[in-house]
Amino acid sequence: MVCSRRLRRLRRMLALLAGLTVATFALHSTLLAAPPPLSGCRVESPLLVGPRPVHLPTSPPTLAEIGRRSTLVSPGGFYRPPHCQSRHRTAIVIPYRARLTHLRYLLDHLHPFLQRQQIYYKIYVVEQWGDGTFNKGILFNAGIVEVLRDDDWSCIILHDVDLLAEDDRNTYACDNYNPMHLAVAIDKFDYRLPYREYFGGVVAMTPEQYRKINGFSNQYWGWGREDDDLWKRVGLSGMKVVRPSVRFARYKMIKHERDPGNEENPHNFDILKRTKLDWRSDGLNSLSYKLLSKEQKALFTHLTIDVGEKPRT
Ligand code: UD2
Ligand code: MN
Repeated sequence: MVCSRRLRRLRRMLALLAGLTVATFALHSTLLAAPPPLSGCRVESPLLVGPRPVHLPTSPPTLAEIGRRSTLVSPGGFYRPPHCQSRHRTAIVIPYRARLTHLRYLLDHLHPFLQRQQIYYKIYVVEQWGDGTFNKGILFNAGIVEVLRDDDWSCIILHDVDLLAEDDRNTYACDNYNPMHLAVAIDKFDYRLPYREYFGGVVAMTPEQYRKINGFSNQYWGWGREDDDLWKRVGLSGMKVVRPSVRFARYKMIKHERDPGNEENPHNFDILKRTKLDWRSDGLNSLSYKLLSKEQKALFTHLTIDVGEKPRT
């Protein structure tokens, strides 16, 4: 009798052990299972604050101070909304040389601005190496070739370092069909377009649109006209420039003088006359540059580019 009682107790213990093992396994696999996919972010972010005129402090915060405030930004200046699947994957590309003060103002302003828009984004600073004549077109072409190797961006924002958006309803995303001019109303021009074909400051293009216009011309050394050439390329490739409402697309430009190495180049007017003839062979498909370095800084990805020398004319 004692033996069958022991047998029954043993059976009960084995059944309990088997039950516990199954329960532990089930719990374990639930905990390890991938988190449920995030739902899509709302079309209009609930975090927007609308018009907010920019008043700059006499000197900008240091990069370290900005870093301390930007705890949600991952190395390389990357951010994705933590609670919803972003509708936009945007690369911000800034042509750059010797404008650190402006860059600090811009980063301090742009990271919170983009986070309120619930955008999946990364900020790239594309610096021209050396002190040769500045060439914004080659910088953008080279920078965008490198940026597109990084991630499948749905939108590229070509962004001057000294422009600060004054309304977060100006969404840093692209139009599916046409390049978009975002810097419509700048304080420097009394918040209206200086001329109809004006296409400077901040522009949004999909990678497909950028390839379709063969990028920027590589021929514009020094200041001026490369943005007018870009406007013409959009039309010549069968698209048109679209713009958000002038009510939202407002910017403050940080006042500055012409930079050494970026003096106005009168020859650029002659190049602009030839856009129709040259655009198909002058741009991404004739680009030559050297990527000297790519560094993941806390608040941005820093690309250093050798654009080569300005040809003797
Ligand atoms: C206008 C355009 C600008 C460009 C330029 C002609 C606006 C708002 N912007 O700006 O897009 O077409 O005319 O080339 O109309 N940069 C440096 N270091 C330099 C030189 C330039 O970082 O030494 C970068 C920087 O991002 C700057 C941008 O290039 O914002 C354009 O240069 P700019 O600010 O001197 O030109 P600006 O204000 O006349
Ligand atoms: Mn400027």
